[in-house]
Amino acid sequence: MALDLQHIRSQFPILEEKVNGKPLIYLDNGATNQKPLSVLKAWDEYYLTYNANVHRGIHTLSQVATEAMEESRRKIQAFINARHDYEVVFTKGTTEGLNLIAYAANHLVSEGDEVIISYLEHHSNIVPWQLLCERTGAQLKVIPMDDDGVLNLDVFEKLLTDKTRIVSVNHVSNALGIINPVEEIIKLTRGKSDAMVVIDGAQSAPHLPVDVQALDCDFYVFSGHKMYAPMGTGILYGKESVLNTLQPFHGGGEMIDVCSFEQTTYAGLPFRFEAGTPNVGGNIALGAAVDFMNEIGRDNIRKHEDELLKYADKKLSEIDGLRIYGKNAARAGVVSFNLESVGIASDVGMILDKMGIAVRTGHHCTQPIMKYFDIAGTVRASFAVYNTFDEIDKLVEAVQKAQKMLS
Ligand code: C6P
Repeated sequence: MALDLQHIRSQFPILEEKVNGKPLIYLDNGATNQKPLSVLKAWDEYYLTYNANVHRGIHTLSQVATEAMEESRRKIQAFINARHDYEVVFTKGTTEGLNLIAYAANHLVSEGDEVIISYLEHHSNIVPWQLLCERTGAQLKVIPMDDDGVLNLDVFEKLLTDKTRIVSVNHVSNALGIINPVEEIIKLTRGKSDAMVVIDGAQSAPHLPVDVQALDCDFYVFSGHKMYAPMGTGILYGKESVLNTLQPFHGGGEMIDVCSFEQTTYAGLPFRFEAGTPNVGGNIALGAAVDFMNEIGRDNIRKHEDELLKYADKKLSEIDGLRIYGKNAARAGVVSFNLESVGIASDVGMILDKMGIAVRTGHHCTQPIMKYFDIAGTVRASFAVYNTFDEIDKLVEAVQKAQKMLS
């Protein structure tokens, strides 16, 4: 079934804006995507009609707000097929989720242990593990990739030992859009070690259906703002049995059972990991974003974005001297490229911006990938459900113009 793109786009008033006098073509969805009216309405309704703190008051507004936020938690539980709603922890984004795990698992990692990540990681899935290794004396190992950006699972299998405590990889690479074989990575891990498997789903949750039980991962973290929800929202899914082995991350209100000067005991899941006042409006609006995606259908979103990606690959490949990184690998939502004759990706990005086209340029917080390809950065176009084939035609025309101007 073809999507009713006109109807979908009508829910994003920002897409009617002009930038530099030209109609906005928003292709920076990997950084953050736009928010539909239903999400903005959920946010507004909370602040206009029932703004109150949650889990704290017996007064009516507090109860209404608490129920709305907990309903949102249940929507997210269904969205990722978690077994229990209390396995869904609200965070402020993927970065916080990954740092939470790395700190809360500190006591489970000792000198000589190993943490495995991949070459394709965002800095958010590198630095927290480096810090953990510095604190504990563990060693960081990296799954290598080939020139297509495909991870070498033979090497990964060899890296896995009885010293491996944590394996943390992304589901989809933000820099190249490559879909990593997380199913296989999890199976191999289970076969050779009792390590915890963490999946960074920042770039998969917006594009691919996610089933954490079928995957059998221990953690799955993602950001709300990349899936049509407000900034400052995110989710940490953790398997109950594994969450229960972690120490608290932040101490404060909400996360205690009994607090005294002598000793404090902690609340059950998920509240043990939700210290302080949460982003109630944002978390409720995240539930509305899940509704938005479900109404369109996640398979339909995926199909449309796949078609956009194939079309963009084909059209961009017709430009002489344009290289797409990771072109031969399975990808979702991203095309990352450079013009050979143009040294600096940001020069292309600036020209596209003058034509109303928003893309991201630079290293995309993945400096190791850039080092691998010996480049400073790429031009990255990343898609959402509201993008059109016509917008891709305009992107291609603009890249051709930039090539002429800069060569
Ligand atoms: N990538 C991009 O333009 P936060 O900032 O916490 O919402 O997400 C961090 C993060 C972690 N992992 C991956 C795979 C990501 O893509 C991101 C965010 C954005 O690619 C901003 S750098």
